[in-house]
Amino acid sequence: MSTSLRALQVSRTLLAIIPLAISHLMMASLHAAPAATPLPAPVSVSVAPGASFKECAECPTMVVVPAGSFAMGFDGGEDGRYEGPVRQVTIERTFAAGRFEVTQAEYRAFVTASGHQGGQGCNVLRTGPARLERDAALTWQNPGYGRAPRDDDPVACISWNDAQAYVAWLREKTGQPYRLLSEAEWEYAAKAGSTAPFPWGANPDEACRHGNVYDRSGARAGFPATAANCDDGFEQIAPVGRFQPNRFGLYDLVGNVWEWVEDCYQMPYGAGPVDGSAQRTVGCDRHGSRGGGWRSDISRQRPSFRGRDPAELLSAVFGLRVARDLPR
Ligand SMILES: [Ca+2]
Ligand SMILES: [Ca+2]
Repeated sequence: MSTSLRALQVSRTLLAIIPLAISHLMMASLHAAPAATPLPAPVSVSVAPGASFKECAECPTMVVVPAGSFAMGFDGGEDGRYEGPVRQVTIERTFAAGRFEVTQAEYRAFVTASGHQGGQGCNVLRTGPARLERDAALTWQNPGYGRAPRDDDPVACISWNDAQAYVAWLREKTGQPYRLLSEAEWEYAAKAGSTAPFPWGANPDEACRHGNVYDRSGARAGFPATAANCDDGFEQIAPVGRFQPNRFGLYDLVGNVWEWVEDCYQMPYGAGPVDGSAQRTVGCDRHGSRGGGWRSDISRQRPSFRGRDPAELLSAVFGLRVARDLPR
């Protein structure tokens, strides 16, 4: 718990047990300016690309992503899921992105401190025959792996609304501008300078060095998705950071869990922002998610592929990564 939150809790306790004394104090301070909630001393943050920082014990480790310009999108895609038109996006300022997907331990710290109540139930993959269905007994604390999640597994079974509550808590805790990545920032970070279909090139069967994908070890009989023809060693979820980082020093953008992003889903891309900011005005019945999960068709693990789901959706393969604006 932060110093400020602890102070707030202590003051609430005092209010409960000695109301008379507090009322005198309140009368004495009627004409005083309201006291601002103290925030912890800011952590010194470098804005040099590649630098990393962590602003509280429970906070995600952040990496500074360089400014730059890139071709966003792909002139193709599945039926009903066009990924274009390709447009040039220029991100003029560095920003920070989580080095990893938000972990179980990090998310638990938020729930413990805030009392946040997420939704109940989660969409999971069943086999025999293979099908997706909602299991009402599951939550982020039990995403249906058949075992308890590890502290360093990415959190899953959280909705876009939960992801927003998490970054709001980080803002309150640190006093700093934490948020979700935009679709453009996410794609820029995942491509990391590559123009190939995958960040490492065109061959999907090289995926297993770069992320936890739908691979030979996890392929389900009869499930209508194509697995990468390689073995990444993880049949389902993997702890964060087990694969090679990309050129920006970020891990697991491709695979493991889908990562909610800020944008409302507009397909095809419209005349919306091309400065890296999120599109928030069209298609807000669904929000973007990126990167594919451990059970997603390998073609959906390309950086240009665009997930889209309602803000309250809970899925065993949906988690998040955070972003933070940086000072100029
Ligand atoms: Ca895998
Ligand atoms: Ca991911």
